[in-house]
Amino acid sequence: MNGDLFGGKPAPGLIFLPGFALDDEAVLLAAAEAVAAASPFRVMAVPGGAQMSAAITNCGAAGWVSDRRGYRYQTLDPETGAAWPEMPDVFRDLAVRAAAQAGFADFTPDVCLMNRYAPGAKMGLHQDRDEADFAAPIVSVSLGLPAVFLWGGPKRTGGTVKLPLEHGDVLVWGGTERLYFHGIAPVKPGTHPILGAVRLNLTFRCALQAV
Ligand code: MD6
Ligand code: FE
Repeated sequence: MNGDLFGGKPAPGLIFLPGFALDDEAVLLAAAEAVAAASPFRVMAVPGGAQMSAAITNCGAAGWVSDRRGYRYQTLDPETGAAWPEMPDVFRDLAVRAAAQAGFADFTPDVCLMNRYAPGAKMGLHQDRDEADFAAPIVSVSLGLPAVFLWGGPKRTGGTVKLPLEHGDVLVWGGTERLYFHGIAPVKPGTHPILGAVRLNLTFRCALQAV
């Protein structure tokens, strides 16, 4: 199915690796638990004052945070006052291998944002534009409950293509579509055999330095 998402036409900049993370699910989930034990998931406010519906934490050299002042990366977790947990080797290794498979040979992520969705939680259409270097791709790992990824265009309006994502699927995303709008439709109720009523997404980026 890779490269065959849109009626047989490859979608430049969006590479789908179905099931790529499955072999590592146990170590990935154990590592995610260890990260969340040190820097717990929390619901963040967005600049308008509303709350996001997914809960967030981070690991790596910096973490993505949102509050009423805006979005940014910062090296300390505002909840704990300490540095974010180090990025587990199993996380970095998976992201490097996925990026290489997708044609990005030199990708070494410095940060990993973790999103946790309960049924009903969603991610509105947004651009990922808080990183220092848009030349680097993003590697996105989906675990737990399935979800529908909404893939838009360079503007917020204009509709979306829907891409179902399942436990173990990986998306690698870069190139000319790096700043395209995208989101996650409300997660449907369900129970995943390992994670229960949770979808977990790990996104790996180069936030601080160029590739
Ligand atoms: C999510 N993902 O899958 C939200 N952004 O929960 C994103 O917003 C995202 O998956 C950039 C690249 C890949 C992504
Ligand atoms: Fe995003």
